[in-house]
Amino acid sequence: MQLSTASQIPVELRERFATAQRVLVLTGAGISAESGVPTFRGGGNSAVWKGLPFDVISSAQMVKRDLPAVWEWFDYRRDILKNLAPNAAHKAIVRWQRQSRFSEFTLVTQNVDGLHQYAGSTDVIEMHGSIWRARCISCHSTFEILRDDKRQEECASCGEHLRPDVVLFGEILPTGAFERAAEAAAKCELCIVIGTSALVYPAASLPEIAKANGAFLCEINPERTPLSDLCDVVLTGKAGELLDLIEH
Ligand code: BV8
Repeated sequence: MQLSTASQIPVELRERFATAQRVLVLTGAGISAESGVPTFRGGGNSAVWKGLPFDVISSAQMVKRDLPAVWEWFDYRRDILKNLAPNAAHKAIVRWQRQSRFSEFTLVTQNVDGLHQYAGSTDVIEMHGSIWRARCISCHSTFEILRDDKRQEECASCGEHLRPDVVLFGEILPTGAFERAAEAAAKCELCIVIGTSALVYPAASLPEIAKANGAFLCEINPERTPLSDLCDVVLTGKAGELLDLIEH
């Protein structure tokens, strides 16, 4: 059922959103789709780079095998991203975070595009790092990559090579990121999952943790996912159109 007016938002979701104090929001590539950021598993050939599936070019092995190719892939994505802006969905979450009625509002993203922060969200748990940061492969120092700057090639601290400060397939998540997110998931009363195919772990386990601990689980996605059957409410549609309807 495609929703187009606030009256079509299930009453229970509206009530939960109006009364919950501890809320966790998990986002994936779909929340940035309406900003023009290609998703990984959506239509088109966004998931392939020069014949390599994205989970091959975005993998730990590839960094060892061909770091310049990995940089070429991330440079290409930053070049697209630097001209894109947050959409209504990112902005709705900024408004949610600023509502004083939530005693604990946790935003966890799988995205590396920085659009939540660009929109004004703070204290974002970036499970997979950021495309706007580079990390030294030797001393692990990190360096911001500014939108219009040419990224530096070597580590300013030790001179070694840099790599994207992004969690690639086969790599462990930033220390503490998953633990902090999982703790919030176990405590939240309302878990809203937006724009993720729910295939990538351990991020995809967060809604499962929330549900197992009694949270009301809502998914917002134009398509069904492996998570849909676990949800109390599934809003079928685009995040940029639906998030505003929940709060009004
Ligand atoms: C790890 C950064 C362990 C790179 C990414 C079980 C347990 C643990 C691990 C595994 C496991 N099973 C398999 C694994 C390994 C692997 C994994 O999960 N593989 C999957 C594919 C089977 N996991 C890992 O490797 C993780 N590491 O577990 O380490 C470990 C322990 C010890 C030692 C070593 C390792 C690391 C995973 C992180 C990988 N990095 N990103 C980069 O960006 O290039 S993941 C990548 O996929 C992106 O970050 C992306 O965000 C993420 C998930 O995808 P989605 O965000 O869901 O995006 P997708 O395109 O799939 O879906 C978009 C959705 O939006 C769709 O549903 C679509 O319908 C919807 N949509 C479209 N338009 C809209 C919309 N929704 C709303 N509105 C719209 N307008």
